Amino acid sequence: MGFRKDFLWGGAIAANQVEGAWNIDGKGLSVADVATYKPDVDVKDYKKNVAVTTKDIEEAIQAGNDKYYPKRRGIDGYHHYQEDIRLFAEMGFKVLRFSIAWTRIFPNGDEKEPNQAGIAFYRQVINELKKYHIEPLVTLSHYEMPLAMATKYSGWASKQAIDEFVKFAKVCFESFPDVKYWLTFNEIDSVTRHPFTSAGIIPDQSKNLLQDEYQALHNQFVASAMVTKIAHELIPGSQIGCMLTKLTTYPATSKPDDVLVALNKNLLNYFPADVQVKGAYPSLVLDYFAKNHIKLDITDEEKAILRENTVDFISFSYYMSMIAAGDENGLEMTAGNTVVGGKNPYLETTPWGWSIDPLGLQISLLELYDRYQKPLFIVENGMGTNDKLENGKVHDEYRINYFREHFKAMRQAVDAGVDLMGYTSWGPIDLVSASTSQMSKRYGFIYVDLDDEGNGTGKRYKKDSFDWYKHVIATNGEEL
Ligand code: BGP
Repeated sequence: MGFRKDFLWGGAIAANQVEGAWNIDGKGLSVADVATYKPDVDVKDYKKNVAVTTKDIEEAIQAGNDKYYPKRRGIDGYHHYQEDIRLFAEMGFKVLRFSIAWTRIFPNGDEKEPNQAGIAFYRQVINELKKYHIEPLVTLSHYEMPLAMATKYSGWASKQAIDEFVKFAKVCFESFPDVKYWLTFNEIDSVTRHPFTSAGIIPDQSKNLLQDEYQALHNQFVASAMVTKIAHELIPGSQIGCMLTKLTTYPATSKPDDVLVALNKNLLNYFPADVQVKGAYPSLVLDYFAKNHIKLDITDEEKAILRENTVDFISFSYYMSMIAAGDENGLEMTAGNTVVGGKNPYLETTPWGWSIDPLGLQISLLELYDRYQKPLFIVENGMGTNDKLENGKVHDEYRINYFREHFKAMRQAVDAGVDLMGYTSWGPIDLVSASTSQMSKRYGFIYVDLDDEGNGTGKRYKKDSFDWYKHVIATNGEEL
């Protein structure tokens, strides 16, 4: 059967990891702009890498430069977007997923009028994409909340964030009615893993973190449903998706205890999709809330909004699978950047501790499609690892192998009947890592000559995988 004729092959980036230009043309500070690079922290120690305190934020505000804040400089995509899009077009991209930085449009979130320079920038980016017939797939919120909203009212833990976000999204829909595909929140479930970057919650200011995290998640669900409605009204034919981190968890053994623990982890991982696709909280999650003394402020009006405005498709990131056991002490633990779990003895890991599991992608696609019967879109996947630039070349056979195996798995799922709309690899051009703020964790088909400290020419080089992916796209995934 093979991939759809109109399959959307491409890549995915986010403003805060690419653009740089953190204080140019009226942009305000976002939560990403205060994330520091911590050279002394083990790259696998996720918790320490993403920890942000009130003191860190104060220091960051005073810093006024980008020295320890690599996301402030990104790969200077703000000034290189034409060159970068030309390279994506050369690979034959049908789609580019990128985010609109909220702080370019509303620098502090709560201004009455949008910043016209921010709108003008994204207009140019979209025009450039259209020139090459590349569909924009826009993420409205990708770890980029205005910092002022985090410091003023605890970000998404407050319902005020809903109004400000709706205002921002409306400006985006009105300014870019030629964009058909939109995602509301990147990895919406990540609020409980990194509350600051995901939702603007400053942990040392929260009296009840778990409660705040789930309230923030709820507020995002409501905002997502509201803007889905507005997009449908303002842009007829638009398609709005939710975006999840797909964390497929296997039981460590066939012991029923292990199976039960793994099942519960999977159900918790599904719940944001349940709310956004089915329009209601699943009863099992309500039970989890009760057991953990989480009391959410959910109004009847909000329940109706969720029920009436479900998403058109489901998008997700897939990097790794997990294992779980009833007695986790019996496991050799491993730490990925986004999660910590048992080490699967059957799988290799990247130097950053992320398991490499192509079959896990096939399993995820089959599970998601069986559960929701909605079109699926893989909007992040890839191998973050070290690359070596030698004489202008990067021989990244390991990356090609990684993608080949994942594409085979996708193909198997598609042949089994899964409706897959498209695939955007994460970081088609090297960019700053979300979790560790490193440049050396590279995902791209295009190498960018910058190191963790920001030294380098910033020049772009095609890796071996560039031509390989180009051929995959040209043959619509027939020749891998
Ligand atoms: C996802 C984020 C991306 C991206 C990716 C890889 O969680 O949505 O922004 O960065 O993970 O993670 P990292 O950059 O930490 O390797």
